[in-house]
Amino acid sequence: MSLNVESPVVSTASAPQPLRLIDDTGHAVTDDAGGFTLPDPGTLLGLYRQMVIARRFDVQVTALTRQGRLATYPSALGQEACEIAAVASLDPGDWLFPTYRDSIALLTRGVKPEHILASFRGEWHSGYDQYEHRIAPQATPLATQALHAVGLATASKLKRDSTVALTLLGDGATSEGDAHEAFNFAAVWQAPVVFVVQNNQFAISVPLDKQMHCRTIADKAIGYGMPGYYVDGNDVAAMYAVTSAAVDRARAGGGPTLVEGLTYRMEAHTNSDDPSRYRSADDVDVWRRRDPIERLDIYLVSIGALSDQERAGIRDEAEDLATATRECMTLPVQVDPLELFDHVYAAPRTALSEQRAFLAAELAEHAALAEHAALAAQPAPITPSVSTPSGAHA
Ligand SMILES: Cc1ncc(C[n+]2csc(CCOP(=O)(O)OP(=O)(O)O)c2C)c(N)n1
Ligand SMILES: [Mg+2]
Repeated sequence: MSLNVESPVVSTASAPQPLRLIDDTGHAVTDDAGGFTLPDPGTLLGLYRQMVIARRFDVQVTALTRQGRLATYPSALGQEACEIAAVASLDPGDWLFPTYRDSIALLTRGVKPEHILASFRGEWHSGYDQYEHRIAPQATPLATQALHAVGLATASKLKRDSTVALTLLGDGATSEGDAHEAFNFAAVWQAPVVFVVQNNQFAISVPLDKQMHCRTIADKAIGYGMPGYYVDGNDVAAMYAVTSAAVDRARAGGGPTLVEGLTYRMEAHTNSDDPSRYRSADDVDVWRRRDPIERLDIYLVSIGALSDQERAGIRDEAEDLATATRECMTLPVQVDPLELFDHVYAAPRTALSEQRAFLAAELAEHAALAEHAALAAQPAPITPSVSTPSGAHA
């Protein structure tokens, strides 16, 4: 038996232009944008406000890591358009399945800074109420959250309710088997799920062309049998138009969609990474000129939808949030090491209970030793010499 290598599938198509509605210079795009149209000015102003606030939060949290007040933070600076458009496309009853990168999406959905940062401070696995916000824990194992999103969406379909799941993934995560399984079964089961892939062009230091040989990630959707869109991920208008149409389609029973947002990670992967080792300052500058907030600002001013006064008001709001974020980080971390064993299994397991008892005994021993050491370190009490009437010491 030999492999048939005579008729390979060959595509001569070059990389397409990403779909956009507002270009890098802040002008409305006049070409055909695949039938998508600009959201109304009120919606765009709302998205602008959320992006400005999200960026201020992101910059503040990065500063906290530099001051040593926070262990780690994966910044989403430059990716605000993808993050905010994804959240804005959802109804309050829908579910979001985010990654470690997507803290600003949580913020935009109403999670308090101290609850977002609890896990980055090492305080708790996920410091927010997932059911209240309808946001799954921020996933660190790549692409696992995509499977969870498909699971929830499939349950929603079986229950005939109208809940949609939206998951955020990185470009690197699409190289994982979990992403393939999620895309495939979402399509097979026609689950109401939207995959928003933030192609920020790197998986830590690995550029996308070292991970895949096809034109775009969106093209892969064809192979799974679902629609795929290649979108300018720094154009919030386009990201919102495409993603909200995908959410509406999913809710109406039309199945899953893959939306690829072409963007750029302006900061390091996390504060423990040095990006100067794998990308040039010139590349970063190119993307700085494609800033998602700047271009929307220019567009909104040009249509008379953003005044200096409104911009100043939004910046004040962002500044207040940054102050509140700094203040919440001055509160001491309260960690009980025994919590490590909680919520691992629904019912206690013998081996885990034994380990818990072992740790509890060790902690008690350390506490006793620490107390003893503290007592020993105290200066010895001065015993007053008591004189007897006879003058002899007692
Ligand atoms: C299953 C798994 N393998 C490896 C890692 C280590 N890791 C953490 S982040 C990362 C890069 C992910 O890149 P991408 O999906 O593009 O997301 P980005 O960080 O760019 O948002 C890797 C390989 C991991 N977290 N999970
Ligand atoms: Mg990436």
